[in-house]
Amino acid sequence: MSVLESPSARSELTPHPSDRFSFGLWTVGWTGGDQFGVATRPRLDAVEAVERLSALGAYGLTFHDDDLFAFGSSNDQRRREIGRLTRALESTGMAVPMVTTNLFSHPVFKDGGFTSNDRAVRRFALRKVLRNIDLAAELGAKTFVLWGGREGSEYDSAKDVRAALARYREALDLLCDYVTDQGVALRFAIEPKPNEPRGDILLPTVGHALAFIETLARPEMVGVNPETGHEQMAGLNVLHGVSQAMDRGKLFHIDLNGQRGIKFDQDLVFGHGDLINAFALVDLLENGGDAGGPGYTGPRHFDYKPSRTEDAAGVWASAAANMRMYLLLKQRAAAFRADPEVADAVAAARIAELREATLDPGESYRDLLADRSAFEDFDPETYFGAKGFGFVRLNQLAVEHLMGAR
Ligand code: GLT
Ligand code: MN
Ligand code: MN
Repeated sequence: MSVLESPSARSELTPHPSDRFSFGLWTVGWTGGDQFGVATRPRLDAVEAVERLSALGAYGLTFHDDDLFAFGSSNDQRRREIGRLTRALESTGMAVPMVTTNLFSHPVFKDGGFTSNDRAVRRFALRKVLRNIDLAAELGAKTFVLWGGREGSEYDSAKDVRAALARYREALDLLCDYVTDQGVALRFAIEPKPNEPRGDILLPTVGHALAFIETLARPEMVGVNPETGHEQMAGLNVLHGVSQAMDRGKLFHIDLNGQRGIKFDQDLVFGHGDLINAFALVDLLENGGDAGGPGYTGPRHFDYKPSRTEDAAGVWASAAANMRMYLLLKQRAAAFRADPEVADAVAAARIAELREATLDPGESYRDLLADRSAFEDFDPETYFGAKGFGFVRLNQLAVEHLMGAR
């Protein structure tokens, strides 16, 4: 009997609320309209989304204001939809761990929300976000994502980027003041993306966002929401961005999906893009903590789009596929970590040695300068043709575990 058929493995692969899987309403709710074609599926009701996702084993639903009620809805219309959603959440036990605001669909945001050249639009955008923060607090969300898809430019002559960053900062500082004054336990997570829909988007990568956060008045309230595919669209290794966010305690949330190389934002099922990178990412999230435990304990949020080719059954099959991919990768990562040959290869690759400080405790540059073994007596030539690290052997073991070959 293969590992995948044993009863314990079966339950490991069944999504459970304790896995903390969540989905955006805009993901399963995407009707398939794109730049070149109209919708291929009907609108999905939020109540059905909650019920179906809950039945599949997810624990949370996230949404933009405009996913739940149309832009410009009256207070009565808003309250009606919020009431329907709240009742569905109560009857299923589903949570709303994260809320976000749509500052990109309506024509008013064609040049951005917080960074539009039009000051009136910036003030309107802030009011729209503040209103949605009240809703996030009401629903008990812990994270408020800010994806600035329209904050950017196509033409270098048309945007003063330094001024745009100052306005972005002004907006974030105001939002942090508001949340602090309201006494709500809500943190902000900036979601980077290099381009699309704007030709170039501000804060395009995790690294740019981390540097920007340090310039805020209340940096402790703001982290990042890296999306697998967005870093990969920039040709970057998402593992590096996520690791750097962890290093600064800034991994507040994460968007998992699949992307195949540098092209338009594909939002494929998690693992259906760069599978080897997805394996390493799950290994980091599950086993990359300081003590070898989880490196991240927040929601595993899937931000994918059921492909335009799929019908309603395909929507739910693809939602389930995200969770199954995660659990399979988690299982494969656990097997990888438990394999004695992997432990041997890890030791040969001297992975742990990088965790040792380069200087001894109390040692200064003066001591280093006095240490002849570090330089005068050190022989770099012994590295020529010898002292390999065996990284390829270790990676081969990783890929074999990923393939179920070990
Ligand atoms: C939009 C975007 C996603 C963001 C969403 C949050 S909106 O669908 O493509 O990556 O996470 O605003
Ligand atoms: Mn995306
Ligand atoms: Mn996203």
